[in-house]
Amino acid sequence: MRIQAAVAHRPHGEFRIEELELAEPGADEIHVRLVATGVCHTDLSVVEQIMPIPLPLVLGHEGAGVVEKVGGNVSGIAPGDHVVLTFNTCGHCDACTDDHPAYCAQYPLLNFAGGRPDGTPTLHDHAGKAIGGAFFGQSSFANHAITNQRNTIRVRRDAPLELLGPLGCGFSTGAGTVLNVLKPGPKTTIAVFGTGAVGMAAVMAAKAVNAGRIVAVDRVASRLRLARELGATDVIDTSASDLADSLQALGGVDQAIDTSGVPALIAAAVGALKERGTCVLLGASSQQEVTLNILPLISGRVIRGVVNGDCDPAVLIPQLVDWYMEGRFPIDRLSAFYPLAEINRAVADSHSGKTIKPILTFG
Ligand code: CXF
Ligand code: ZN
Repeated sequence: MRIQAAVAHRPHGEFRIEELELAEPGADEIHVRLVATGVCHTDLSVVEQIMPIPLPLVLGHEGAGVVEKVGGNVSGIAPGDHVVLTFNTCGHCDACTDDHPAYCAQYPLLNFAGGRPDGTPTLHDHAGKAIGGAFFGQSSFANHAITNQRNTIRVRRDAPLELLGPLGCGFSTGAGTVLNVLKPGPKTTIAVFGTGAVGMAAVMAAKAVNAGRIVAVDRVASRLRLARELGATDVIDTSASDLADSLQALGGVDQAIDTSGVPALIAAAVGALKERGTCVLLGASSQQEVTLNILPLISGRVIRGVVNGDCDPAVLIPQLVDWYMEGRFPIDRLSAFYPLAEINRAVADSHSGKTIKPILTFG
């Protein structure tokens, strides 16, 4: 069918809204009509070719919509269901059967191959040329998408669907890291470096599980004010105070989450860890090397990475929807809506920091 999509054609370039042809869903696939889609920094890092996936490509991996059609092998999902789209996984490898699907052995093939795993494209332009699609098994910068059983998560119908897409990536990454990996308790001091969508979700989740002390670190005062409202007990404004001194004044931290990927912040996060403390790396930037002092690490400190909050999306996404409905995970405070046609303004507002989580809507 004819669809409208935002196509990334050139590195560093703007998105262009175009009419494309979407394939019929196969036996294992689902056709979803998108209501809204979040914009994540990972989409933008493909445009910048920090993640070098070939262009032209339809990005988008935080979709929310309504199921239109399901293939013959799909079960548990039916036309009319409200769904949130997330990363795609195989369901058969050791990681998937071990309940850690974010480390699926087929992750690159199922999320970044630019088409179906068998190599067939899901998108063509009007001249019949294949356009990259199936990004995170969805390519949801479009009003319709082909998705898969395992990355299409049914959600309750009384929740505002247009707000829920980012639960498929950014918000579940921050929340899952807290809930599934770090599990802070009432005596834990947890510091979150960077108060974008992922960091704010981590702050909200830490508050939801009553972490003892929640420290938000950023260089933007307005973000830190919001972080306080969402649950931070302490804030460090790196534009106004020395980071290492401020962390020292807190007596160090048990847990740190870096969402920035900035080597100097990561070094400070690791440097602030108490013995047996853990620092989780979630973000990447263009600088990918960091220098660390080995000796303090030997005293039981841990540095590790986490993908997608190490979550089972079928469990975490409905749980976060419930928390939103109960007022415990107020993602509406972080989100701003843009019609698809204004995607380039949404991207500019994300880059400038004006909007924490832009959400594209399909009228
Ligand atoms: C991604 C980031 C790059 C590695 C896979 C998961 N998360 C989504 O934005
Ligand atoms: Zn993402």
